[in-house]
Amino acid sequence: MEFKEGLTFDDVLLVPKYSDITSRSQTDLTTKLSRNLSINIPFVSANMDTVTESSMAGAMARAGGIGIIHRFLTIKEQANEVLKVKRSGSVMIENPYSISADKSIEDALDYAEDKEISGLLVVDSNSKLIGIVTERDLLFANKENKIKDVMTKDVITAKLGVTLEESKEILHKHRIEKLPIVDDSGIVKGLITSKDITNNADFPNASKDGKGRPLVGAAVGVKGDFLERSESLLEAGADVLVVDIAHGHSENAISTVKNIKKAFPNCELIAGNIATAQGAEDLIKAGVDAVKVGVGSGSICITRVITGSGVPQLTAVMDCAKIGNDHGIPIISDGGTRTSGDATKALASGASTVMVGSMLGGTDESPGTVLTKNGKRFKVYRGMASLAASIGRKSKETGSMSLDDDLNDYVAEGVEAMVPYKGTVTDILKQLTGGVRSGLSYCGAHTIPQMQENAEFIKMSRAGFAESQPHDVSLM
Ligand code: RVP
Repeated sequence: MEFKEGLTFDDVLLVPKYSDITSRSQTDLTTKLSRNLSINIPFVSANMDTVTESSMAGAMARAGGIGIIHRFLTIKEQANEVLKVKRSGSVMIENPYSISADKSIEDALDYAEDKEISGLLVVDSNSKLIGIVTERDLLFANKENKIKDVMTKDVITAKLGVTLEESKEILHKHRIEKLPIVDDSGIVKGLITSKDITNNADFPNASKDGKGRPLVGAAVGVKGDFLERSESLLEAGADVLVVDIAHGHSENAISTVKNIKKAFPNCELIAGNIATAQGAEDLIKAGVDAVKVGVGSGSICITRVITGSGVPQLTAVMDCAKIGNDHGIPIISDGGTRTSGDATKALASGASTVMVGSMLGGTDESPGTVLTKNGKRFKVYRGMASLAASIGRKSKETGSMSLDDDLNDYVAEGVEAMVPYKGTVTDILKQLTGGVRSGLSYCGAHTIPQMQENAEFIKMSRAGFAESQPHDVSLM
């Protein structure tokens, strides 16, 4: 039997090349996420229940990347998370949420909380605008009162076709935050909010769809409801679906890909995870638009410990990227990225994007609360194949929190962990993208494809690795 050598990020360095770059701004991080979808920075937030729901996905898209909403939610909840992203950040929200004047204030509060919005348009049975209620109208009001008792009736509106500049002027002149857009009969056609206008100005690099809405993806499994789930997610506006299975080089994954592509031929579809050239080839033949690579590489993953299987991440990406290149299908390096240096190595070895979990867990935008332990702040970050995540998923499926006996039979391939609280995703991504831009420069490249062409890896010894870390100093 022959042994193949498997290398990962800490085994290699990129050899510095001549560079004509004088400023990081001369580098371009635009890259392909999948066959027909490009993003502006090469980062994707992992479809994990402690990483990506709408808040993370919105922040990722604003920064130029994309987030994949995890699938341990009911179909309705997951589609709602997609909708929330789609409704944030576009200049005009189409089909804004509305309520009828006869509903109670309690109904409005529940609705606004469910949709995570701060106000509702009030319409009659023909969708004609008759008022608006905002947080201020609802706060401290008697919950049994009707909407018509508290709504503002004289609503400032604009006509369809109003420009961004005109909207800003109207919002400013009337000191309002929401501007409903109506047609000649007063029927609601959209909503422009000051928050969305500000977001647009603050995030010029945002990844957007053809309608100017943030890009977002969502994960589906390989069993049970995956076709129904795919349909709801696509209807909600998901730009890309991810078939998510630990062992993606399997009949289960391949038939799921074929079934989704058959039912929704225009759906942009990623599948994974795999770790070999043959795995990539088989998924590509099944019809995927990108392949997600990484078996056992994740920080919370114990697949290699429990099953003995996996491929060190750099070798896995290199092997799969050769096949991806032959077919024009992008590769996503998933798992094991701890630094911008790791991300640069993953991209240089052939990945078009990098999916990250632990680096984004522990931020304001990741689901979960901040915990304090020994005076330090943390957030939970756990594997999707951990016992805790599995209990969470089961409770969604059965609608109860009871722990079935068969959980004792569950063989976890992930661990529950904590990561330090890190502040906002925007700050993390600034460091990550800044590091990758410098990495491009060290490779004498202006773009990611150029870096892939120029890249020369050198294998290092343990001494070389030690020399690469801060050494012989006391860190402050
Ligand atoms: P990391 O960025 O190193 O934290 O890795 C994140 C990746 O780990 C995910 O995108 C996924 O591929 C993998 N993962 C998630 N859960 C588990 C598990 O329970 N084994 N693994």
